[in-house]
Amino acid sequence: MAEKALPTPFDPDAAALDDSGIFGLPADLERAAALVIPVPFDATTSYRKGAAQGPAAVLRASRQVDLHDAQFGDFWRRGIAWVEPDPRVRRLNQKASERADRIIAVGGRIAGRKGLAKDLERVNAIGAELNELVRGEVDRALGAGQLPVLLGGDHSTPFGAIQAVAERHPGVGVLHFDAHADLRDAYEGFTWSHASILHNVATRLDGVARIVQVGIRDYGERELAMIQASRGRIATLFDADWARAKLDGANLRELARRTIAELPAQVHVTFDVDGLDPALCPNTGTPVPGGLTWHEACMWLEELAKSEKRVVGLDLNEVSPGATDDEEDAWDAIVGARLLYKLIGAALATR
Ligand SMILES: [Mn+2]
Repeated sequence: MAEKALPTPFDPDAAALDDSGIFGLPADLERAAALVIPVPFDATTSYRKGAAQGPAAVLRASRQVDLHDAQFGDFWRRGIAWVEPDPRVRRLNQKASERADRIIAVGGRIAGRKGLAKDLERVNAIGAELNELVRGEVDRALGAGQLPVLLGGDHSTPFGAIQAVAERHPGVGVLHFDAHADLRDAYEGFTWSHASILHNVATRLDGVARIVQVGIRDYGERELAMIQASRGRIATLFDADWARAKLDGANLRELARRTIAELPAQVHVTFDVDGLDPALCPNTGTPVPGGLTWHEACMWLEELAKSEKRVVGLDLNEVSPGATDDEEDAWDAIVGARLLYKLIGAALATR
């Protein structure tokens, strides 16, 4: 369908131009099946900053991705359009980062420090403002029947996207790839912390029926207790269990299939790139050894594409080009762009 979305002549095998859209495709915001919505925000990143530079780096690296995909075919013909980042996001990130840095410097221990309490209040207000902005943008895409693809930023950025998806599709499930459970209650005091995204989804979004987590290998006692007390609403496939299955020669594809089957019919995929082996994302903010190999991640997406589920929303976050953001050292962005392409391919295959 929708080959009409592309102006002719467009040669998918030609080198992409520097000013072309994502994956070198012409941007047709009205007719594209998928809209990539960049959110360059990483104010609450607690360890290594850089995810705010992710979208621009992924955009550059995306122009090197060959459009024909061995797994998902020529889905690019349905149109993938890059939405220019809302200039308010960068301003919010600057304002929030200045204040958040002072709080992160003391590990969130702000008791008895009036100035820091004010900073925290302001950072939380900015987070709420960002969520509202993202919610609005994603809701517009959903209203137009397009697949919203949020590109972070840190893992706080998709909250508004998942909120919009849950409002339009109550009963939706969230498929969550990550090294971390992200179930912390207001990490370092930040209500909208990257480490609290799934806590916020679970406790604030009634429209989300179930969360299925994959790749998890870093979590606290209270996060584990929250999973155990959730009566299956949060179902976690720990990385240790995945690794054990692999080492024991179990059928990984079958394990992925069974895990995906636990999701409701409609699914939002939230993919923190650190769910992958950190060799694939060395500059991400909080890398942890272990994780999915490239081909394992592709297999998960293939099983999702083949399932009866329908992907209604998508985000990729925590891709960071590192402190230098040097094009000579674009490995994180290269992997991020290719993962983004696979995610969109899998999602469109379900629609
Ligand atoms: Mn995360």
